[in-house]
Amino acid sequence: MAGRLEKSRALWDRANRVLVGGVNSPVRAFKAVGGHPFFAASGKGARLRDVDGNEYIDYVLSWGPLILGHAHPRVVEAVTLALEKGASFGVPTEAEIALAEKIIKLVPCVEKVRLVNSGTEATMSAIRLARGATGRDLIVKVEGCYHGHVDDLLVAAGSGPTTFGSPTSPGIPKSHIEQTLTVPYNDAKAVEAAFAAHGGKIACMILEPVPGNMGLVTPAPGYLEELRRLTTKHGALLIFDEVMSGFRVGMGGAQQRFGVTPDLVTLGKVIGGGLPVGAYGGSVALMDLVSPVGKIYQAGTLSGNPLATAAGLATLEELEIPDTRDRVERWMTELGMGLHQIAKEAGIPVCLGQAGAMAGLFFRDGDVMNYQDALKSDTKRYAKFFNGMLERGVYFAPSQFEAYFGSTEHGEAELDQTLEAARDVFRTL
Ligand code: KE4
Repeated sequence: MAGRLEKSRALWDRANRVLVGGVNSPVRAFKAVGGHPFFAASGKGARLRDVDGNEYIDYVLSWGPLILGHAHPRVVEAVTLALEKGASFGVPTEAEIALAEKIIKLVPCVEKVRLVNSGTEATMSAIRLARGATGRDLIVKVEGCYHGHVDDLLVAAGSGPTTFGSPTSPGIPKSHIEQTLTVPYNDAKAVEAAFAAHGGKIACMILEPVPGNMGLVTPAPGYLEELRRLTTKHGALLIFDEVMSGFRVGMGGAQQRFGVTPDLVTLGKVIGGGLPVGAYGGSVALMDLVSPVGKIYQAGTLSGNPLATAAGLATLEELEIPDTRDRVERWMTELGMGLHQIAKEAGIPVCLGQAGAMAGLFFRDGDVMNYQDALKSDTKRYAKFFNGMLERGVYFAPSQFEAYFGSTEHGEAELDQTLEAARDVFRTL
């Protein structure tokens, strides 16, 4: 059971005097679930410890990156060794080649890569590349997908923008918003209509193939294939934002699992193993349009830096050990089945989704196929679930519009403790 939070409370008061909302990323503020966040002191494996000594089983895992759990020995050793040689050089290093080679080996659509520092940079760069490659300006985006805080993509955005009630952010020029056409997820006819109306002006369609930022939603049979057909037919690029789904939905991401190959992919999270890394990649012909080979400019002081590439490489090499990612998926399935049974026994309607090593839990009766369905979830009940579980030492995402994640370090003990806590909590919902 989580004990007192007095040290976190004191840090929260101090943080709010100097950091906007006390945080450096809004979703960490626990605004949607009430109270204030605990402050982390350390993490090990599947568990986090806060500054008051309370311990939590962690299903947020830094919002996805930590598929090996906290402070995995292989990652700690790799980053320590890299740091002893220097943190950054501003000239190429072998490690960034090795990480790029690993991504090319694992992700079907990638022949060439550019490493950046975040998922936001990756998606911002990918849409610039699509516009430069096609000479077109319009973008098709799926409502409820979140692609980082890129101006043109903070339109009908999931994750924090939805959680805090501003899916389209103030501060985005009207001219930008007008260039972003939004369509519902799982609705290929809406995409067809967008192309019928604007076909020759659409540079790309970008989406999370398996959205994890409206809660978790999975593609209807044939949906992704239809997007591939429509974008090809109209000469637009198909961009899969796999910052979250990459290496979780499958070792080659959703594109490998569902057998649909996009023109470009954006990556992040897992490829940094907890350090700041993003990437975008695609065919040589497309990627060579980017500077310094081509004219489409994109740059970054710390892109591909030795510490982040060391952490990312160690993570992917560990994940490549046969059955490692699959084991996390099987564990997540067991957890989902347990939660489903508990909710059923408690008579609480839930919609549980899973895609590989990521999953979602909606408090809603019936399926969730898109953003409008997700918005009908009972966010108050989710907040009660979240706080009840937190009091019992189990940390789920502090918003209904997020996914939850497992790691190689989540085992029997974590499964038993989580389901025991859930049995208690579902009785109170
Ligand atoms: P970052 O710029 O936060 O590294 O990545 C942006 C991004 C892009 N694409 C997808 C599919 C993403 O899920 C994200 C970031 N995800 C959120 C969690 N929903 C990060 C957590 C946060 O905003 O603090």
